[in-house]
Amino acid sequence: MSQLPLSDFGKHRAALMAKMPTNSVALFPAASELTRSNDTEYAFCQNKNFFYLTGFNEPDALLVLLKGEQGQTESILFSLPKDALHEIWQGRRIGQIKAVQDYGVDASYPIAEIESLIADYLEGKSQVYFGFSDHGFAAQIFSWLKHVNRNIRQGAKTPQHLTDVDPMVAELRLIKTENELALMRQANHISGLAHQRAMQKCQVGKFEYQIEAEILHEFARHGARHPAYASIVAGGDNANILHYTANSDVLNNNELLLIDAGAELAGYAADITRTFPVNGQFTAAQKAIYQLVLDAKNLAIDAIKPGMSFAKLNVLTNAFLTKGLVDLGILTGDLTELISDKKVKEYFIHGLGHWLGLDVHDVGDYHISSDREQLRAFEEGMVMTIEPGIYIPLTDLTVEEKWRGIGVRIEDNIAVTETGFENFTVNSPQTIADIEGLMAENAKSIT
Ligand SMILES: [Mn+2]
Repeated sequence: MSQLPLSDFGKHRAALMAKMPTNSVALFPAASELTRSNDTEYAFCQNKNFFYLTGFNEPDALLVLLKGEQGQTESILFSLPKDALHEIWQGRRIGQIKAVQDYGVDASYPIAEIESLIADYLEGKSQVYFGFSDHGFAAQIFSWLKHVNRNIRQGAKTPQHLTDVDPMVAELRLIKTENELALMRQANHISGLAHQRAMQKCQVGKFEYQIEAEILHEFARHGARHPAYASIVAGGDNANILHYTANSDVLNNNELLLIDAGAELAGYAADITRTFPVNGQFTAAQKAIYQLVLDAKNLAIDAIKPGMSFAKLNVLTNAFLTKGLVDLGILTGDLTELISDKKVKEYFIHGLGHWLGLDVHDVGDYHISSDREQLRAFEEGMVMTIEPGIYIPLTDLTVEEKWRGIGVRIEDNIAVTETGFENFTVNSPQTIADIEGLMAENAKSIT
């Protein structure tokens, strides 16, 4: 599957409208083109809530969902009109006829007509839903409500309840359908091929950006033209900068290379990290840290099933990593105390994982408690990353020299199934033997 059937987006709309109370309206703006500089734009990225409810990938559009007094529903898409001259310069537009035919909305109008129709949609409704996180759109809603207010002496009734729609859509997005899971499995497959290619093309003396190019090449040639986020290609101590995206340094002998890169396929993200030796052979110190992180990752993943939570997985992984670091002499002291003091967080400095979907850090409540534990119980259809890491910067003089400059993260993407889990990240080598085996030919090849 390379994209969701358009009928699926209609199902998403129906699910949302089923949650809306009678006599309400919900409004979802599309994204606009963003200027990169002067007259060039960034690659267009659709607003993900709008995309989830439409599958419509053009800028400057608006989705209106109406639920009437009797519970009858209507979906209306406002979008850019067909325009021969514009389309010659900027590309094809879907237009209003195809919006109804192909995208399954009940009606479609040119975007400019929203100004004359919006008052009819708002007037007399008891509740208006829109995303509070988009301040520009919130201002637009208030301006439209003012239009309705103007007619109040003619008997117009202004909506009294404004509700943030983001959490409602987030809850729907959090549970993936079979088709969404299939698409995410495919995004992972493509990303896994890219990580394989990175390992195969890696050589001492190459630059980080050259490996990044190999990854983007592999994504694009399988139909995923864009990464889901800026790829991190971090050699040696750069791995200890969590969001290192400069990707500008040379790759040195006896150093590790950490790559955090995932493709976006038809809107859906993969988010995979692999760490491997630049020259194809782990040193003894690298091996020790790598195996510890790998075992921690597998321990966490094997425990995933409905009812499990990030909070419980954290207890497992933190204890395991703490013991591992004590065994290696990196942490010293009483194991029980080290665990209760969460000393491992000096080296495992980020969270264990996050929801994954249309966004790489996907929406969905984590039920975070006052002590910042993520208590939400996993359910079938949720997709998450599991990504333990150990980071020992060159500047850490509290540990033996052999550990310094080692940064390891390993990240897989996991779906919760009815009885357990499915690991989508199956084709990116991860055992020491598999990585060294795949890379054994690299030094000999000249590219
Ligand atoms: Mn991640």
